Parts: sequence; C-alpha cells; structure tokens
Amino acid sequence: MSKQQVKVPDIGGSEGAEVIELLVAVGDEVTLDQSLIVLESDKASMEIPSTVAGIVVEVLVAEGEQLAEGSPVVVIEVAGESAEGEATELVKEIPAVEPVVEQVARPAELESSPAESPMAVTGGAVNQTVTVPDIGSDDPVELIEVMVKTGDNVAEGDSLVVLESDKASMEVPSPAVGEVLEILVKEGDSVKQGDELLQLRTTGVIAVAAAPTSIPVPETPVATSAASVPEVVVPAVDKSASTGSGGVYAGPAVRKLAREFGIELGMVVGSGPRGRVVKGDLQQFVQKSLRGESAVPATGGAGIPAIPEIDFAKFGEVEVTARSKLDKLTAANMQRSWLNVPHVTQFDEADITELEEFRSGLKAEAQRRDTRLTPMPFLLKACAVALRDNSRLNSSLAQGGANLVYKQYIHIGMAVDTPAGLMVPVIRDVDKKTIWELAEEVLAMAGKARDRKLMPADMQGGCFTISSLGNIGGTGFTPIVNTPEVGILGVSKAALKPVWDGQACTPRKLLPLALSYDHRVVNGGDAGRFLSQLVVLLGDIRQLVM
Ligand code: CAO
Repeated sequence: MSKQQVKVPDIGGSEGAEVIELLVAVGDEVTLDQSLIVLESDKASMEIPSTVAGIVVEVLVAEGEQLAEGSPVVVIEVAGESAEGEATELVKEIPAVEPVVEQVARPAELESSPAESPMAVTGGAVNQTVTVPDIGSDDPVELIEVMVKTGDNVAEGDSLVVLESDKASMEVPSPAVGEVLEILVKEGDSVKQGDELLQLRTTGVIAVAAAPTSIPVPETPVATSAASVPEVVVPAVDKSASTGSGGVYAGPAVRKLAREFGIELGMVVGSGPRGRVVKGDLQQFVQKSLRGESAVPATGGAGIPAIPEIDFAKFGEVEVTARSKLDKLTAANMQRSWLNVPHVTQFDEADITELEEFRSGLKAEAQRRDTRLTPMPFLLKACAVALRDNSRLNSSLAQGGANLVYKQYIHIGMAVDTPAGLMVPVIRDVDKKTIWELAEEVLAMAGKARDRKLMPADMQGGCFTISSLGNIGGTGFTPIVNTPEVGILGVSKAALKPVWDGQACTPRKLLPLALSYDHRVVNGGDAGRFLSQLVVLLGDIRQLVM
C-alpha cells in the first residue's frame, strides 16, 4: 500500500479557483481519472480528476477554499507497495492545459477588416456561424445535446451544445450575446472541428471566429483563460467521473445553475442521454416544486438511480404478463413503507412444544366444531396480550410525527397468500375473543381472501400484523411494516431441535419469530420486551388467560 497525494494541475493560467463541490469523501473508492472536486475560477469551472486509483484516506480541501496549481487535494491509498515500501507522496504528471484564448473585437473593428473575419456584418448586428472548436482530435465526436432553440437569446458563455467523445464531454459556449437564428445540427450527429453548429445574430461584443472557441479534449482538466475571454464554463468531464457526484451525470454549467437555485442535483431526474441532467430538467424541477407537485417521480427519484429497463428476450425466451392491480398496489405499499420507515428486526424462538401437544389434543374437538385449529389463533391471542402490555407497538404516528395515537382496541391483520396476491384481512378485538372464535375467524377471513370476497372494511383498522410462513417453510425472514402500523411479526416454520435443559438435550419444538418495527416509534427496549413476552406466552399458554 502507498499513499499518494493528488494536487491541482496546471489550470491554464488561472491564478486561483474556488472549490465549489467535493465529489468524493474519505473511504470512497476512486478510479483513475475519476473527478475528485469541482473548481471554479472567474473564467471557468473544471473537475479535477484523480491521478491514481485507490481509496480516499484524506480530503485536504473544503468547499469555498481557494486553490492554485500545486495545491494538494486528496490523499489516496493505492494498492501495491511503493518502491521504498512506505508511504510516499507522488503526483502523476499532468500535462499542462493550453489556455483558451479568444480575441475580442468590436464590430467597428471587424468592419474595418472584413476579409479577416468569416462573419457577415449586417448593420449593427453580425451574423456568425458558430462552429465546432478545436476539440484536440480529428476524430468525430457525438453531439449529445442541443441546449438552445431557434429564437433563443443567449448571453456570452451560455452553453449552446454538448459534445461527447470517448474521453470527455464538453459544452460549446456562445461567443457573444445574440439570438439563435438557425440550428444546423441535431442530437446524435457526429461532428468534428470546423463543422457548423448554428447561426447566431450577435448584438454584443463578439469573439472573432478566425480564432474559434477552443475546447481541448484532454485526459486532464481543462481551463479557459484570458482577460478577454467571455465567461465560459468549459467542462472536461470524464464520462465515468462525471457521475461521481452522488451518481449525478451533469456538466459544470448545470451544476452551477443547480447551486444558484439551491437544488440538490441528486433529486433531479436527468432526461439527457444516459440520464444526463440538462438545464431543462432543472427548470422543470423548479416549476413542479413551485406548483407544490412532487418533483420526484414515484420511482427513480429521491436521488435513487432508476433501475434500467432490460430486454430480457435478448437472453432467451420470455413471457410477459400484466401484473394484477393487487400486485401493483402491494408493490407500491411495500416500497412506500420501505422508503419511509426505518426498519429494525429482532429475532427469537418460542418453545411451542406444550402448545403443539395441547393443539393436537384438540383436533377432534376442532372437527366437531367444523373448524381447524392451527397455531395462528394462539399467535393472535399472544400478540393481543403483548400489545396490551407494550402499548407503543399498538400505536401509530400522527400529525407528521408530532403525536402518537395509542389505540384502545386491538385489531390484528393477518397476511394471506392468495393466487391474486397478498391480502391482509383484519381480525377485530382479538383480545376479547376466545381461541375457538379466533380459529373460525382465521378460517373465514383466509377463505374470503382467497375467494376475493373481502370488503374494504375487512382490511382496515389494523393495529399490528402477523405474517405467517409457517406452513410454507424457512427459518426466518424480515417482514416489512404495514404502515401506519408500527410493528409486524414474521412467523416461520416450527421445527424440532435439541435444547439443553441443564442436564440433557431434549427435543423441543421451536417456533422462529421475527419482529420488525418502525424505529421512529418503537425502541429496541420496547421491541425486546414485546418479543420476550410473546415467547413466554407461547411457551406457556396458560399465561394467556391471566
Ligand atoms: N410451523 C409449522 N407448521 C405450521 C406453522 C408453523 N409456524 N403454521 C402453520 N403450520 C401448519 C398448520 O398447523 C397446518 O397444519 P395442520 O393442519 O397439520 O395443523 C398447516 O401448516 C397449514 O396451515 P395454514 O396455512 O392452512 O393455516 P394457518 O392458520 O397457519 O395460516 C394463513 C393461515 C392465512 C396465515 C396462511 O395460510 C397464509 O396464507 N400464510 C401466508 C402469509 C404470507 O404470505 N406472508 C408473507 C407476507 S409478505 O410477502
């Protein structure tokens, strides 16, 4: 292992630049050329890439700090021994970046030497063709975004189009204030240096086209610098690196605008190629926020990268079926709970040896009553007692978290696996019902669920849920809280296990239990007491009548 320090390379003559964004933190794994920080001078913003691959062990700068060439940025631990076998400070040589120099002339000067300028001069205004500048290579690059439309008024330095090569993406800035007359390219076009991009009627100070805006495509950061250069924002964004900031793929111009609006870029869904966040996305985000609509879509929002659509048919035969309404509703509820509720799950095992003996002794009685007696009625009853004694588990958040509603009733939902999907009928007043009444209701509700005969009222008002996979199998699972409830019990398959009783190992039937809870409401202590009581109650069901 060796430690290497990455420093600010030659930033093209800029005397100093401000750190406007940290793209990595201590502990992050970075790849060679991944952007580490974004610097902004009065002329340009640029992302400083890593010169090595490894783990960031120290970040030596903070946002707002002024840096110059040679300023240390981060320390990276690189796999492999250094020559001396100890930590060293190395800096990969980064070739200096040629500053971009634009000559600026007043229209009057241009008129006096029209032959030297490819621009057409009409009265006070000048028609100028903006072309692809020097992109450091003769190879064509892809035009991935046209950022303006005909009729747009642009300021000096406004980005006009975005080009992307294998190494970098770059925004071509407007050389002057003016109006876009005609756009000569479209997204997806392949362009190279000198190709015409658009016609501009310039009305302000303009850059002479004979010295076109030059945007090198380096393997290093780029800067533009010259006293006369209009303010340009020229990124040299390595494609992999440009997603480094929380996975957000956006150029410096968009990042700058987002900062001005105080928008967290991770909240914005990019509509550009490969999910790139473009200016229009920011505008839409602001408009939606102002209208009070969620600017974050149901999926892929909240900074969560959307899961890409895959064409599975590419890999073999597939059959596509539409999902049932119930399935989609369950999915939405699960996702909502998973995203909103800080879940914790605690596990325990209840010794149900005696309970099972008691239960099997009642089989004949169950038949006589034309019902079935499974462990479920006992679980319901035990939960009702534990909910009564641990009332936080029988509460719900209200008023956006300001209040807690303690329910004075005990209604328990029971997850039922049906061919149409998951349903959760609610058994009311469990604490007031006998085991036989509960047995009948379990059977009736499960039947109604499977026959799709449940009414909305049958599924409302639950305080807590039991999800039993005991008849299916498994040794444990972590159920998702059925909001606005704050707790759910997952029950797995009971199994005979040897248990040490102090003198010998005896076979006991153990029932695996998992209690998931909303940690905003229920603490580990509450949950621990609840689960321990449940284990005691199921271990000695005589206690249920106490
Ligand atoms: N361990 C071992 N055996 C168990 C058991 C357990 N934890 N729980 C039930 N069994 C046994 C029952 O005793 C019964 O056997 P016997 O007839 O010999 O007594 C057998 O399994 C079948 O029981 P059942 O499933 O018909 O009845 P139930 O009361 O235990 O459960 C219901 C009813 C509706 C909860 C259940 O059928 C069901 O649908 N479970 C699925 C819940 C689910 O999908 N949860 C996941 C939600 S998140 O995706």
